[in-house]
Amino acid sequence: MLTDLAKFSSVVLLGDLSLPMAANGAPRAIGEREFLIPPGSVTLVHPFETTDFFRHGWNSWSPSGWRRIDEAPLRIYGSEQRLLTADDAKNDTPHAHSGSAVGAITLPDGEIILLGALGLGAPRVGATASTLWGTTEELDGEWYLARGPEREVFARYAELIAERLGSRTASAGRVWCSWYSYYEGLSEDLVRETVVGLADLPFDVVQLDDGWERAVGDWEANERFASGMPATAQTIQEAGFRAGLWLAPLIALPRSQFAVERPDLLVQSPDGGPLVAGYNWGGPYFALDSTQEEVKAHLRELFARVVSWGFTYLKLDFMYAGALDGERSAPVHREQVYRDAIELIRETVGDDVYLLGCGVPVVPSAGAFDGIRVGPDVAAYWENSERPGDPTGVGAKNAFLASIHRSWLRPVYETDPDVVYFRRRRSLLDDEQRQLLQDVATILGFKSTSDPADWLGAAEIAELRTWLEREETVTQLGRYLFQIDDRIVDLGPFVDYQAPPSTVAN
Ligand code: 9PG
Repeated sequence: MLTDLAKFSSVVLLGDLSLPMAANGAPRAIGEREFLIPPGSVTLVHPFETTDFFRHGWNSWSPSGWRRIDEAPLRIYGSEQRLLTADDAKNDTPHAHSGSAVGAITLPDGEIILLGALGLGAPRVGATASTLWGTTEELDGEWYLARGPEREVFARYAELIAERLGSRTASAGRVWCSWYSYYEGLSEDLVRETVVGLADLPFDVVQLDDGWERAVGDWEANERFASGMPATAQTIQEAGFRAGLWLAPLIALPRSQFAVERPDLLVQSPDGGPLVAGYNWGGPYFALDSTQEEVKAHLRELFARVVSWGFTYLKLDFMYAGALDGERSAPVHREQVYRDAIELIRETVGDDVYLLGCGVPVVPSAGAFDGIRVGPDVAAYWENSERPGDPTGVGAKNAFLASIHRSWLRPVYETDPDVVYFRRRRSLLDDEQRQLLQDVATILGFKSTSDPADWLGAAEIAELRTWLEREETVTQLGRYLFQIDDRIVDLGPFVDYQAPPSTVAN
């Protein structure tokens, strides 16, 4: 944690409230109830005691939402491995409410006070019954502090992120993704059959997910894509779609050729050997040290190659691994290292390739990604009862809960709440739950599915087509209340977080 410079104490006036504040310098008013505060630690003293706190997760999969300050904090309980993979483990506070980059508290009059970072340096915002506080690992951008109506204040914060870190406005269109039907069983034959089925549906992109590569880390076609990736891209294009591909370019599995042959290109652990960057595919994986020239050259070569194959929509996954603390060749802060890496990728692919970030640090991704995933993975069931206490567990409910608290990011990039299910076959979702996923995707403005056409009945195909074709007008009326065309959609009754079971350890 940062050692502070000289402390500056003052009182900030937020309308009829005057709150004592300690920071690294004087707040600068930029609006009636809006301030910029110098980088570093900030503590504001508030009088509200049992307020609600908005917690924002570090990466795409991390939990975001509101919690009462006298409830258990919203975080991942019970698994160090899950915490490392799906949140900012380094700055986790097991017994206190805190989140990444931005936080807010509610006032008795229904307005909020928001404190949000406008830079990198792993900013953290938390609250207690008497304070709203911010810290950073590294001095970078200023803080934005504001009081006002919730949606107005979040909108202004998003606007400032876009101003300071950048924003992009490309649209993915309607996306079909292979993951939630075929998982790793993908093959070129399945792709061929799938695009035939999708051919007269109004999709723009057909995106192949995990399952095409030799190994995570070795980005060449495996034996199920014997004709090679250019041929598969062509199959997709000839059916009338933009070809999309999944990669996790900043990680490598221990058994990959990359990790076996060049362990020196991996981020190192202070304990010696490559740093474990997270767990998936049945074990740990490592992170590439993107501060090394050879890694930069590898990334340039990889992305030039993938684009030359014919893929112009890339889902880049597990990207947070490039922003973990660890030993690298240059003493650059981890979030800056990450940003340099994604800027290098953007430079290589150019502006016309759509980059969808997944497992990305959310705020540091502004300006380089066209869209980002804003919640954990959906599944064809609602609750994940295997993982109580883990709001990042795979399941439709967890994906819905996280995504709906990130719709305010829409001015920065497209916000992807993950796919919607139209199939009733091979699914435990009921009609109400399927409708809810559709509505959330409509509200977030990103429509994707994963159902192969031959898993759908005629009525489901019709329903899918109607949804894909519709351009709805969405108006937000309240935190969880929306109007979609002439329909009022109240998500409120579904926002029922379960308190972590007391049997779950930290
Ligand atoms: C492919 C999948 C799909 C999916 C991605 C991602 O926290 N986790 O451990 C975790 C593991 C996997 C995961 C998400 C989170 O899935 O979100 O859409 O592309 O990879 O392997």
